[in-house]
Amino acid sequence: MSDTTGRTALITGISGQDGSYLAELLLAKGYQVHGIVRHTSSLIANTSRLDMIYQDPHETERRLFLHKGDVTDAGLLVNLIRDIRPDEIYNLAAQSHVRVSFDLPDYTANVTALGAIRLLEAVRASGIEARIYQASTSEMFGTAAPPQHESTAFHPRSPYGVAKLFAHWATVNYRESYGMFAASGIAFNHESPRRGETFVTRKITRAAARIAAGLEKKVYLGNLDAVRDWGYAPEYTEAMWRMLQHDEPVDYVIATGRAATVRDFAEAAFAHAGLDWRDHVEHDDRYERPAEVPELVGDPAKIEREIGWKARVHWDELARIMVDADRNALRIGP
Ligand code: NAP
Ligand code: G4F
Repeated sequence: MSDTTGRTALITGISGQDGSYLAELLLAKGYQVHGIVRHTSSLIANTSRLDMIYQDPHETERRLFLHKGDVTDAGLLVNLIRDIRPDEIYNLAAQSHVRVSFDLPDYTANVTALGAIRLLEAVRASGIEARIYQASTSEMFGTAAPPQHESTAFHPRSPYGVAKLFAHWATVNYRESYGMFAASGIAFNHESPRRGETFVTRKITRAAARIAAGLEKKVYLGNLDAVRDWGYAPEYTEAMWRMLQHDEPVDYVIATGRAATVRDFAEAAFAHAGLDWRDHVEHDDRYERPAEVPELVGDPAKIEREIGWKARVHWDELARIMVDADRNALRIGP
């Protein structure tokens, strides 16, 4: 791989699970890293995942820069890109919760779909030759039969999936129309101890830890039959970076190729905490979706072959990693 020291990257969604791991990776490679962070009424609320790498703005040698902004603000994006002149841009910003997208479809489309095209247009307007990574998703496949690969037909099943499909095709279209180096990573579910607490894996591992500590007795879940191909988030951010180091802008499925049901994940997580999941998991209709994506299992052959990226952590080890982290956090306290 080429020398990356002195390169500049811009990450939208830097405060999220993937954004925080990607920022760490790029800083370790010598990049100057800029991230867009949303305005909140509280100073620290949405930057807790960046605590480990935060640098005081008064430090002269710092390489991490956080900019207040939002992907719903087109002018901000143009100005920021003109000022920073990034070599690489990672568009990770999204309203990324599938269930929430049914309640907030308009908002989800504005951020997740239009945010992407605003960013592409901002790069075009600035005249800068930045390489762009778009965070596409297996949710775009919806009901398509597994294993899903780059040529599988899309059939999204949620406002989020529809919004991401717009962003995906916008990325392809800007590449084909303007010759931009814009590539989509069609990532299957990836998790970590930094996963938001309302996604099912973290909801389960956090509950298992709290129940084992005697703090709670039950956790309420929706569809236990859904099958997901769960991988480990830090490995997926490595794939994103590798895609932008490739000779050509190419779209890739990023997946482990192995999958399990939500029930399997709950069983493994609770067992690792010394518990029987059947004693603690209850059903609640509230967590069912108007339309479900039944089975996502990715075929990562293309990225393994062309980029040399291969998932190492699979869902059962992931469950153990996340339970251990949630149990340790309880020992240390908030
Ligand atoms: P995440 O934890 O939900 O992070 C989303 C990020 O987007 C957060 O930093 C969030 O800021 C930011 N954001 C939301 N609305 C924004 C707006 N209007 N303007 C600017 N920033 C905004 O998601 P993730 O798991 O890290 O995923 C990263 C990306 O990959 C997302 O686009 C997601 O849809 C996509 N993806 C994820 C997976 C997965 O399994 N994790 C799989 C496929 C694709 P706050 O911190 O302020 O909320
Ligand atoms: O953890 P989830 O909410 O993830 P989902 O819907 O697969 O979406 C995640 O992965 C996508 C990639 O395919 C990303 F694009 C997206 O941004 C997000 O990161 O739900 C996983 C499965 C679903 O089938 C859901 O119906 O778990 C089922 N589930 C069962 N009970 C539940 C629950 N999901 C949640 N969030 N909460 C439950 O109580």
